[in-house]
Parts: sequence; C-alpha cells; structure tokens
Amino acid sequence: MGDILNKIIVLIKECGELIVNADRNDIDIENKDGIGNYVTNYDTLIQEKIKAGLARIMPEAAFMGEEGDDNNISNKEYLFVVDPIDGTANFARDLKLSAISIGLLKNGKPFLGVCYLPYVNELYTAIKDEGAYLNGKKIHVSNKLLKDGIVYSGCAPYYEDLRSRSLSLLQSFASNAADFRRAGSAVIELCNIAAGRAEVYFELKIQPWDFCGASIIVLEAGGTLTTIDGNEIDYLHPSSVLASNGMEDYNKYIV
Ligand code: 2AM
Ligand code: CA
Repeated sequence: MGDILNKIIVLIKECGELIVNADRNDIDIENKDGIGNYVTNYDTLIQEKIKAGLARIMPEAAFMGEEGDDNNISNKEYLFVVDPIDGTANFARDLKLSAISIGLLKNGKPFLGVCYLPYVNELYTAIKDEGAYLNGKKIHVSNKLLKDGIVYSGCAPYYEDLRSRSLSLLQSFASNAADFRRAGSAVIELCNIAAGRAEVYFELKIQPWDFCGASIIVLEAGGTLTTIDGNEIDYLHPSSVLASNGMEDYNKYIV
C-alpha cells in the first residue's frame, strides 16, 4: 500500500495547485440540490483528474465522487470515495478553507485516507493499523475534556428540516465546551480533531465523500467516529457523524 499511497500523494498535491492557483475570474458557480449547495468548474475538473489518476494507480478499485452521476459503489473489494473540493462554498467565496479528500474503503470499511489542505500545505495520511500522519509526522487526538475543548459544529444549512436540531446540539455542546468553531469543510474539521486541535465534531447529515477520507485519519489518530446516536457509520451512504478524541461519553450532550 505504501507505493499506492505515495502515488496518491503526488496526484492530490497536483490537484491542490489547481485550487491555490485558480483563476478567480474563471470560476463558474452553479447551484446543486438543496440550499447553499454549490459546484464549480474546478470541482468537476479536479474530480476528473483524480478519477483518471486513481484508475492508473489502482485499476482494480471502483470509484465514487461528489460530482457526476457515474458512481459505481457495487461489489468491488476496494472503493475510492473522493471529494475534489470539500468546502466548495468557501472556495467560491475565496475563504481559503477547502480540502481535497481521497478515501479508500476495503469491503465497505475505511482503509486508507489522504486529505490535502492546499492553502496551508497540510497533508494528512493514514492506512489502517499504521497510524495517522500530518506532513509525515505522527499525529494523535488531544486528551482534553470538553470543558477545556473546542467543538466543531455542522449546521446542516442544506437541509432545512435538520437546522433546528443542529443548532440545539450546538447549544448543548458549546455551552459545555471552552469554545466552538465552524470551518465549512467537514474534511478540515475532522483532520483538526485527528491533529488534536479540537475535541468534538458533529454534523447531522453529510455525504460519504465528506467523511470517508478523513475518517480513517481520525480513527488512526486514536479518535472515535460514530453516528450522532453512537451507532456504526455506513460509509456508503449519507450519515450523521460524531467524531471526537474519545475522552468522554458524549451521549449526555445529545439533544
Ligand atoms: P462541500 O463543500 O463539498 O459541498 C459544510 O458544512 C460541510 O458539509 C462541507 O464539508 C460540505 O461539503 C458538506 N455538505 C454535506 N452535505 C452537503 C450538501 N447537501 N450541500 C452542501 N454541502 C454539503
Ligand atoms: Ca464535500
């Protein structure tokens, strides 16, 4: 797997250059389903480049990506799950909080993850049972309790029916934490849990490409990742996600 990982790193860094050097006058923004859900010409371009690159690197694996409707999730041992730009709304607004995520599931479970934050040149990698790394250095979740910790919250802006519960959850977690944040990129938020920079992340409904790549990074960094109800995540379908450093039973904050 090491050779495959190294090839994926070269590919993801090339794609990161496209994000950082994007011609701001040449960004076409389109609305997708839901509120505030965007796609740009760069999302499409980068997904095509990653899909072609992964087909060369590991031809036996299937591919599922955020953009396009040719997703093929069936009956292969290995499945790549790719978000070409996570934090697309941030990218469209030039907020410089976006990431590229490449996850590899083996028989439906997280096996390898590569997440790249091109604006800050942070490369997160993990392979099952081999630890999690940031730019080649081993990382671990923090040992802070929530009262001294930072909560990253999703607010489900895309799903009106989930908004009010999201804000109630935020109220519940944040009033028991030192502070809260929202980056607008699940990948960045999950990687920050893995790096020990924040303690809890939750979102009531996100897509497999938003969490697959970073999930193995959180787990290999010693963190936990479940649905908001504490159940096992289905990595092939939309899910709620509660990620943490595992220092507490967070069930008591769930409302
Ligand atoms: P995206 O930037 O790739 O669209 C922001 O809260 C996070 O939620 C981002 O990671 C964003 O991914 C993700 N997200 C999940 N479901 C979404 C949806 N239906 N529309 C837009 N973003 C969504
Ligand atoms: Ca995404």
